[in-house]
Amino acid sequence: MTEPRTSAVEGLEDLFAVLDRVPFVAGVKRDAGRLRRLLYERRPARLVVVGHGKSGRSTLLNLLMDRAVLPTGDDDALCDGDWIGVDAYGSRVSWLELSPGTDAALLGRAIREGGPDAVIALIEVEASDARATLRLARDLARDEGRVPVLVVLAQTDRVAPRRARELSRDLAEQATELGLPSSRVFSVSAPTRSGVTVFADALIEALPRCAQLESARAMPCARASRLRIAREIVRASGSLAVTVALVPLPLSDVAFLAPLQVAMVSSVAHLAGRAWDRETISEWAASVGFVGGAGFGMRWGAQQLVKLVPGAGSFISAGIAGAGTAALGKSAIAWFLEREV
Ligand SMILES: Nc1nc2c(ncn2[C@@H]2O[C@H](COP(=O)(O)OP(=O)(O)OP(=O)(O)O)[C@@H](O)[C@H]2O)c(=O)[nH]1
Ligand SMILES: [Mg+2]
Repeated sequence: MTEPRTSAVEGLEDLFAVLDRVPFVAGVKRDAGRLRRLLYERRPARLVVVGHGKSGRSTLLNLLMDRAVLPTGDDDALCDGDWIGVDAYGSRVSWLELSPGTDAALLGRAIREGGPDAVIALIEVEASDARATLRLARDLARDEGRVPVLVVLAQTDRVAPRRARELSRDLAEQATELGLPSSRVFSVSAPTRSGVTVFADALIEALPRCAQLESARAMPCARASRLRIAREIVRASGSLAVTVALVPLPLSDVAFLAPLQVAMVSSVAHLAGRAWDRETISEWAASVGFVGGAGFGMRWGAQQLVKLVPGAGSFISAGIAGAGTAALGKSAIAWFLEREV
């Protein structure tokens, strides 16, 4: 299931339809495929977290999203075995908490409702038995095909650093013995937030492409992932734009470039957690005039800025194709992502 289209991505539909019919070289097909999965087929990640009750599962999601999106501690526990669709101001994740003791029928139902993109095995430092958690995570991942499993040692602040390192090593050994695909262990502590960024970036990298963009938006600490994905979008958009200049297409350059560039810049803004509205657009466009205007050989006036609104006509003159697209993308990255503190 894909997401409802935003207007910025709508124009891409025609673009992809045309690309499907044109006999392009493999590289272009690859760029188009990448963009399609990242932007057009994007959806929130479906994450399953396996761990004993009160091990810190909901806390982990709150840390990743940098917001109290789920109740923790003595608040009402979330029902084992129910998917929760989290949407916090456009930051979206589907989350399912399971414990090793989850009833098999419930488990089957939950997985039938939506296969996970990744399984997190979460073991709290004072847990007496990690095996049951690791085994369930492994079995879920196996049943679903090649789903990545990430092992987390939680609440590391509750033991001495040395003890945490020992526990992490033990856990890695157990994961290997049980045949888990990766035996890397991520140590995380809520009060200090230590390990959260490293884990968030590893998690996003392990997800299928179609779930990466929404996840990077939802997890503000994953700055490396945001930059990586944004650069990938800009690279792919730039090389597609070059193709437009070289290959005769059953579309005019402007009809092709406009949706591509709007989708590219709006996706970078989206990655940074911004809404693609008039305020965001004007702010960025002003930065282009200031920072990169010379590179484009043009300055945009207020009237031209209005044209940046998705669907409102020509975004940029046809003369600016590949290099212009790449420069626009880089300026969007600089403005929306590299400026973040
Ligand atoms: N010291 C410390 N406490 C933590 C940490 N992570 C979670 N906790 C506490 O552990 C308790 C349980 O955390 P939750 O996130 O609710 O755990 P859960 O696995 O979702 O629990 P239920 O869904 O209610 O079964 C809460 O009181 C948290 O504040 C941590 O890293 N360090
Ligand atoms: Mg919980």
